[in-house]
Amino acid sequence: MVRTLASSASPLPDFTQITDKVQRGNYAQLNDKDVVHFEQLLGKNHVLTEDLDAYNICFQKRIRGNSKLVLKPGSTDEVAAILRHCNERRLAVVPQGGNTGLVGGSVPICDEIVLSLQRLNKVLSVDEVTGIAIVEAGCILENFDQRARDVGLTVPLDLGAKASCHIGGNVSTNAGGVRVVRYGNLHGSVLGVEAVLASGQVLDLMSNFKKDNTGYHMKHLFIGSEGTLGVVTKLSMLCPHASKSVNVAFIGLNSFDDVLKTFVSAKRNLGEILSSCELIDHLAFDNALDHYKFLKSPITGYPFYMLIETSGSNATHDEEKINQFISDGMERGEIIDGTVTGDPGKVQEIWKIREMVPLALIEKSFCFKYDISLPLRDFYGIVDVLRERCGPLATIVCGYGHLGDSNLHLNVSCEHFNEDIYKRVEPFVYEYTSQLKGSISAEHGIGFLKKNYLHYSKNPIAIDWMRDMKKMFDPNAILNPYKMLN
Ligand code: FAD
Ligand code: 2HG
Ligand code: ZN
Repeated sequence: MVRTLASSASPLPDFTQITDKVQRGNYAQLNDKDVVHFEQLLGKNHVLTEDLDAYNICFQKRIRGNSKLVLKPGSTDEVAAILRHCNERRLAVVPQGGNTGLVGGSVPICDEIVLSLQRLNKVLSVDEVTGIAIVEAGCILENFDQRARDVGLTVPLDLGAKASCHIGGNVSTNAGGVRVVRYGNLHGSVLGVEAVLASGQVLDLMSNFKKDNTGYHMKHLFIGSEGTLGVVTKLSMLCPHASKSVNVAFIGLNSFDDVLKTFVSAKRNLGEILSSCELIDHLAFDNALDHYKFLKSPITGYPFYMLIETSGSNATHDEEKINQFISDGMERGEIIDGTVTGDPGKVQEIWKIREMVPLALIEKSFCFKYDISLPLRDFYGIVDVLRERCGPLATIVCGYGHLGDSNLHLNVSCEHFNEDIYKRVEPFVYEYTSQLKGSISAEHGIGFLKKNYLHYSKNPIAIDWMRDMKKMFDPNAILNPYKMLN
């Protein structure tokens, strides 16, 4: 499989159908009558046929589809009517949220119609007594969080793409982010979903309760199924209270062994107030600081950096705890240097460093990205192994990520897509991960880029059942074809 990124002469990547020799599925060709039908349904303003690059090209500019039509429904009924028509006509559809996905799941591969959820963007209610919010799928995560904060709550999910990604996209990818160590993943926080099936049927699985053991827990099928089983249009989410006191420690360490000891100490000594535990190695860190001159780091020059956040309700108690944790770690020689701050501006400055790490890698050059779960003791070994395997062919081989959840982001950078490196890293990374019984996709999903590797994390019987489920939900396979399942 050969993929190319835009060369410097042309800012756009090549069409993926061509570079990857994708055989178009047996779908109907879109015609003028379809377009008129959709215009009557949605109004002309919400049917786009021109300037579609932003919908056809993925965030990393790695995958490019050739859709001729983008539809922007404004209600669940409109989503249902669109899918009913597409199903009858056998027109393929890709549901799209904020298009920040990193596995090529959100863009067409051939000429699928893009169904954008952008207009379904309302927060319908936030109940400060129950903590339950009801929100439409196309609401931008940051806007949703702001609404929750207005009544003292917060969305239990935070990630670097929050200013663009949609809550429906988050649910459809089962996005993780930087607070899973505290709040768990979306399978716990999402209480209910409304999803439109390929047939146009609306499946109402909304619930306002944590406890609901009435048969199969079908909502979970839509959490992480990446638009292959239905289109999520609405959901209810349990939002915790926003913490009154937030502190961040940014520390430098000499070895990964010290990183692990510090993590254990954080769990033991910060306990209930620990809300994030992130790792950045020096190559990822240096690259971000080099690329974005506006970033300010209180410390530099260490092999590893950890960002440890606490969130609680008693500033004095929390500060005391985190300061004690740092000084104990320093006394033991595990933490070499660091800073602790509760000043909201400084907290943000430190978080900015972590958030810009992946963007610096994406913007600077071509980047092979791996998002894997590994046992903690083996968490960083693969970065060294891969660095050795790639040698001077790669410009940066670095690791960072959500240490608190055993989720490593392993990135291999090179100037342009490089077939030699590609062969050295894939399927090696997946074989290595599978041997350690890890997951080949911890939080980004499978999409298009990882569909050939699903078997490293799922056995053949499980994959067969996934296929059967897909057939049951979407017998004509119109929803997000060429993704997840081969
Ligand atoms: P899209 O990219 O538009 O779509 C993603 C998938 O979901 C596609 O398969 C699409 O078809 C499907 N989909 C979207 N909306 C719907 C819907 N309403 N119904 C059905 N299917 C739908 N991910 C993490 O998990 N953790 C992180 O920390 C993280 N950090 C990131 C940081 C940056 C800078 C970037 C660029 C990405 C990051 N991501 C992270 C990846 C990405 O942001 C998440 O996967 C996010 O959840 C995608 O949301 P989206 O709205 O952009 O979805
Ligand atoms: C993060 O944690 C994201 O920053 C992106 O999941 C990771 O791009 C990556 O490798
Ligand atoms: Zn991540």
